[in-house]
Amino acid sequence: MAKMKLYYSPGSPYARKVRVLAMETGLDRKIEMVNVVVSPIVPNADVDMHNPIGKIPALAVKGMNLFDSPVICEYLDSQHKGRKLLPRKGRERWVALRLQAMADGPGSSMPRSSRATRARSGRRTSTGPTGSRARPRRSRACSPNSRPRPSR
Ligand SMILES: N[C@@H](CCC(=O)N[C@@H](CS)C(=O)NCC(=O)O)C(=O)O
Repeated sequence: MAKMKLYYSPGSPYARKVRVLAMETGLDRKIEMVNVVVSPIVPNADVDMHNPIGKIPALAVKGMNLFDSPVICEYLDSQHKGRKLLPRKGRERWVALRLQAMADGPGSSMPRSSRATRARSGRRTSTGPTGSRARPRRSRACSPNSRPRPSR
């Protein structure tokens, strides 16, 4: 079977969620990990080829491009015979989906189009301590060097 390809960035919480699921289910051995740089203002042609919205994670599999981490997680969870991380039904399913929504929380911010528009126009999108013109707001959770916060 041809390897699946996952377009990801180490700092992306969405991609991290997919990678954790892949590791927990043993599917990581079947996935080629493609580390990419994405930004709302500088398009990445490679990523755009696999996701018209230009975001990661994106999974190329069997001639199909899957994107949006919940979709990719559901797909991968359907591709192994072990214990399901996203149970198909019952209370366990809703608890798992709720947990997934919580994992997505830190990365969510304003839509790509408005972030890009603000970035291009140079409009301030957040106020820094000096009051100087801030760089376009980007979710810290998505920045390339971010790491998950230690649990309290
Ligand atoms: N709902 C999407 C969100 C993905 C997302 O926002 N990814 C960020 C990286 S953390 C991204 O690709 N940003 C690039 C951009 O906004 O152009 C998912 O769950 O996969």
